[in-house]
Amino acid sequence: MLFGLVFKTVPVLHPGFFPMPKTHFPRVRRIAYEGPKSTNALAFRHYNPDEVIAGKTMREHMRFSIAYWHAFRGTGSDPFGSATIVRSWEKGSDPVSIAKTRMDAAFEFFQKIRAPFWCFHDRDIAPEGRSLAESNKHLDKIVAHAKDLQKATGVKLLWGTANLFSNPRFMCGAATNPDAHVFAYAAAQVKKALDVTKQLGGENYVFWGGREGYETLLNTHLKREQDHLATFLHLAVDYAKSIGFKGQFLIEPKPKEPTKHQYDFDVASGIAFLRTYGLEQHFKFNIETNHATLAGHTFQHEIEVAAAQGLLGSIDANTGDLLLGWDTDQFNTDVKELTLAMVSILKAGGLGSGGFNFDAKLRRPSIDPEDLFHAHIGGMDAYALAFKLARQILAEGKFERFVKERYASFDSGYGKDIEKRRIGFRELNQLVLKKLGEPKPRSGKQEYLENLLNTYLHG
Ligand code: XUL
Ligand code: CO
Repeated sequence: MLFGLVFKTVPVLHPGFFPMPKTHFPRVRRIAYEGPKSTNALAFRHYNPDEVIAGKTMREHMRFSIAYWHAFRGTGSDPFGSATIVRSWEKGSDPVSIAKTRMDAAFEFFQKIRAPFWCFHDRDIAPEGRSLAESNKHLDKIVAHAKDLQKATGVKLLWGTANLFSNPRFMCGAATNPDAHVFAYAAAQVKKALDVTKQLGGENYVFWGGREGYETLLNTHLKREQDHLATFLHLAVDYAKSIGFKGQFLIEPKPKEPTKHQYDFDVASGIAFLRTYGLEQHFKFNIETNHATLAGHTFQHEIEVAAAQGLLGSIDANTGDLLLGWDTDQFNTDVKELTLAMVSILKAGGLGSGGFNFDAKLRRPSIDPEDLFHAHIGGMDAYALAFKLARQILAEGKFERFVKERYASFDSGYGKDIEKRRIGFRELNQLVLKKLGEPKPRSGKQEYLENLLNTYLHG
């Protein structure tokens, strides 16, 4: 009995858990799953990492990831004011040792929030030096530290990427810069980013367009810039092959911001770009909710367009503010939007080596370390609930049956002949004139379907 009691008080730890020497979040314990009725704000209500569904744990289904740049480099600063978020570990004069302590705090957070993955840009984790060689040296030191922390905690790298947009040298783009010198510098930086992503076992590598776009055609050769971008991506593929990096390459479309016209506008234009330049077998898409809405699409639309071509790779999980025209990178708690997205993701067979990366930041006044937990708990719970609702929707199959029936005229007869391209305009003309006559309109039943969707969301 006593043994039983003692045993119950021992926390169940993730395999490979190794206690951190010093706690950076003393007021927060490892977040536990307490079920939908829990009123504990620092507990999961829907995300139970150990719950097994269809032979896999929720941890494996969701593959949640923390974005280093927001969670550990975000300061709340905006164009109107300086940092509001000041963390206790951001102290000292040596930027490399601050970077190490920051990373200790980050891995403590990853463990406490129970995220199995993280993502980073090279310059998020290590300070930029006075030369590329010095930057690489800093990066090596921090990557060695990250490797130790990954080993000690079991947290893995979902993807790495290079920051090719913050430094002034990239003000006119990186791969699309009019100066070949900048192209070369960007190539050298991505080479190193690929090396370290491989070293850390990264499962993917992301290219977000950064400043790959333009402000005015008065100074821009659009076609040459697009050609250069494609060359850059081909060179990255070649280099990855040469070092044996097996991770999936991902393109992350965004229509604007920072440049007025970004070349990777949305998934559809991304597909055209990849196909035009023979890159489609090497890349998939990392779809970001806020980027989708900036492009005038829904999140679900972008997922469906990628999935239709077998190019759905990963998700940058966030949301925008529909009243604002820029990338606000907020945590998404809209269960309806996420359920629809999840239906499309599950129908597509999931994300493979991808995951749900919280590319989302705290609002400027959310300055407490606990806010980082509330934010991620909200996002993780909303996604987990959406996952479960989507599974229920698909298991019952009501929408799928409706859609199947709506297109049934293409399943046989002349409809099937159209799909198989066995019939031409002449035959169709004869059919209409001699046999079919006027089509009978059928309701699309949108309102009926919206109400049906609400029965899953609200009972
Ligand atoms: C920018 C954005 C990036 C990428 C990685 O809007 O989403 O953080 O996800 O470079
Ligand atoms: Co992103």
